[in-house]
This record gives sequence, C-alpha cells and structure tokens, in this order.
Amino acid sequence: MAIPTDDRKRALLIGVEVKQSRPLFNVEESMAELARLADTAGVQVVGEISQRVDRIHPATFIGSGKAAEVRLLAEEAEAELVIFDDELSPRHQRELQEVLGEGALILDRTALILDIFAQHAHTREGQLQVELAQLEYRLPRLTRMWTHLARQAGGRAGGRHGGVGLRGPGETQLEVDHRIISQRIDRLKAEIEKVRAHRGRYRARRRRSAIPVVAIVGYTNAGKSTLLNHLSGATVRTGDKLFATLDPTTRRVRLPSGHEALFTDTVGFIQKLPTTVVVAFQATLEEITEADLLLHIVDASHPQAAAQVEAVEETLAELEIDTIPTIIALNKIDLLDGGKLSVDYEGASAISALTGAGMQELLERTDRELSSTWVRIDVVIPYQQGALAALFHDKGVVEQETHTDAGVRILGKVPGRLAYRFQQPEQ
Ligand SMILES: Nc1nc2c(ncn2[C@@H]2O[C@H](COP(=O)(O)OP(=O)(O)OP(=O)(O)O)[C@@H](O)[C@H]2O)c(=O)[nH]1
Ligand SMILES: [Mg+2]
Repeated sequence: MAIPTDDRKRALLIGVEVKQSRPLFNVEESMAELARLADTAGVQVVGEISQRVDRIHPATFIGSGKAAEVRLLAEEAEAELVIFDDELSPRHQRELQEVLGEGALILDRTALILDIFAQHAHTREGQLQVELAQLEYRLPRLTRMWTHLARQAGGRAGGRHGGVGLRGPGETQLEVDHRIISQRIDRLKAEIEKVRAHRGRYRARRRRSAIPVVAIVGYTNAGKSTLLNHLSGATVRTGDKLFATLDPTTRRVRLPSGHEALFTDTVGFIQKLPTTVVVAFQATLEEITEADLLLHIVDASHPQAAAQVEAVEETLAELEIDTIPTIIALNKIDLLDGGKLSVDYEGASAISALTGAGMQELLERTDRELSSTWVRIDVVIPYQQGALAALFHDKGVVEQETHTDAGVRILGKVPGRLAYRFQQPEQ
C-alpha cells in the first residue's frame, strides 16, 4: 500500500460505462481524464475502480454489491474521498452515503470541476459565477442530503438553526439551509447582473470601434491561452493542467492584411460537463456569442483529439452558437515528431502555439474568413461623411438609425471586409 507522502486528500475514483452505449470516451479514457481533474483539484488519487455495466443502478448507481466493495477498498486505501466520473442524482448520493458510511465524502465529476473553477477564478465576476454555480448544484441535493452537506458546511448552517424545532431538528435544519442558500443565490444573481451591465457598456464601446471579434474556443488544455499569448504578447496564465483559464481575456491582434481583430481567450470545454454549468459562465458565453468568428483549437497530440473535437462541437450546439463561422486549428504539431496527425478536418490549419509554426497561415486564413463574414457594428458617422453612411445602407444591414449631435448613429451589420472602413479611435 502507498505510504501517504503528502497532506493532500486521498481519493478513490469510480467509473462506469453502460454496455451498448456509445460514449465519446470509453471508461478508461474518461477515468484518465478524471484522474487529471482530481490532480488539478489538489487531490491525491490512491485507487480506482471502473467497470462496464448493463445499466445504471437506480438506487446506488453501481449496485449495492459493488458499493460494498468500494467501501472496503476506500477503507483499505485510506481514502477520504470517493469521486464518481458521472453526475450523481440526489438519490444516488443519498443511497451511496448509506452504503459507504457517514465518514466518506462523495463527490462527482461536476462537483470536482466546480471545485477547480473555484480555485482558478481570479476576477470578481468569475468568483461570483462559480459560487452561484456551486450553490445551484447543491440546492436540489440539499433537500435529500442535508446531514451530509451540513457536515461539509462545517456546521455553520446548523449553528444558525439553534434550538428551533417544532417539526424535528432534521427537517428544520433542512429548511433553514434551503432558505439561506436560496437567499444567497438571489444576492449573487443581483451582483452578477451589476457586473454584467458594466461589461455590457464596455462591449458596446468595443462594437463601436468596429473591430471584428475572434473567440478562441476548444477543449481544456488545448493551448488556447498559449495561442493568445503568442499572438498578442499577452501574459495569460497557461499550464499543463485542466481549466487553467476561467476568466476571459481579450487582446488586439494585427492581421497580415494590416487590419486588426480582437482575440478572446475563453474557458475550456470538457466532456460530461452539464450545460447548466457552462451557462453559469455568462462572461465567457457572451464573448463567444458575440464573436464574428470562432477559432477552435485542438490538441492534435492528444490520443482522444477526435472525441474532444466532438465534445466541443456538442457543447457549442447545445449553447446554440454553432452557427458562427469556425476555423479549426490543429495545435501542438511540434509534439508529433514528424509523425502523422491522428485527426484531420477539411481546411484545418496545423499550428504550434508554442513554437509559432503555422501561425502566419492561420492568421491569413482568419483574415480571409473575417472578410467573408458579417461583423456587428454600432457607429456614429459624422454628417459630413455622407458617403460612409450610404455605404452602410448599400452593403450592410441597418437595424437601427438615430440622429445625434455628432452625426448619424447606425447599429447593424456589415460584411467583414468593409468593417474596417467604419473603425473609430477608441474612446
Ligand atoms: N508542445 C506544445 N505544448 C503546447 C502548445 N500549446 C500549448 N501547449 C502546452 O499545453 C498546456 C496547456 O496550454 P494552455 O494554453 O494553458 O491551454 P488552454 O487551452 O488555455 O487550457 P485551459 O485554459 O486549461 O482550458 C501548457 O502546458 C502549454 O505549454 C504547443 O503548440 N506545443
Ligand atoms: Mg487557458
């Protein structure tokens, strides 16, 4: 048995694959990813169990026999945490708790990812969003798992309930916890709304500058931040760990044509992440939704590159942003050592964000794509530049037009190749 060498929490990982199902990742691949997530979260993996089953057990997820086995193994390996590779329902959580015993802390993939997010959120908005996502994840589980969660919360909620208890301490505690969390959720939403309004004003100004926006999207650890740093000299933290980036960063990049574009680095995607959690990341989503072009970065050196591409495409589709024109860039080609790419997509560019290989071609491609797509702009055209306003009407789609002291303000879309004509100095 491994001798504990550090003070990290010790975890046992559990994964299942339902026979006949066709998951993007098989159970071994998914478990390898879970182990990386655990490591990123600062947890020491001391064992793992994975199995193929006919169906998910409605009560204990893995079946009570297997659950008893897990308990034994957890005790043997001195694991305080048992982490499941799939999202557990409140019922699964409760029943597993019974079998595994009060002492075991049961987590699932979603909770683990939220924990990593909490560690990696650096901006105020990011922190607010993560807390909101965590509470929303916990609320439905709280109803049936109050004892477990009250313990996790360090008894804070329990302290508040004091001696109140007409209907029995359990139920009262549950209600108190529920109310405290609901109130906190409302407060968080209000605060997030304020930060969003501020960012909305910033983006409106940005749109007025008529610079097209390129959102860098992709699976976590694909090299998105490294690419932004390479292109713009930004200093976004990168690292060989999952979800290094949570808060979006935007930088101006000059394209080979001489025109400029704004590149935005966003949070990575991962398989099995519920869309509800992704949706919590409004900041990132708004950046992506308003982009004129998506740059989908793929880690071409990863053995599951193709499955990762599919997972990203699925998420984009669920978020209904799969209509934005997309360029695929196969990254990390420096690691291929002359070997062949394991994936290929029509028109994909092969690059290395680390060495800069293929970068010129990627930027030229970005230039071409942008000039053939529509760019949203909001511009004030001085009255003496009537020809420019006429050009907007002629070639663009005017959605709103108002007359101001400074000139005619037009909101709408123009073909990317013309957007630059409307560029205004930053205000
Ligand atoms: N060899 C090689 N490594 C790369 C390349 N691009 C990125 N990496 C490495 O891959 C790891 C992940 O890079 P990041 O830029 O942090 O990836 P990301 O997509 O921003 O990841 P998240 O923010 O965690 O979603 C880092 O260790 C990078 O140094 C590349 O072209 N070649
Ligand atoms: Mg990153």
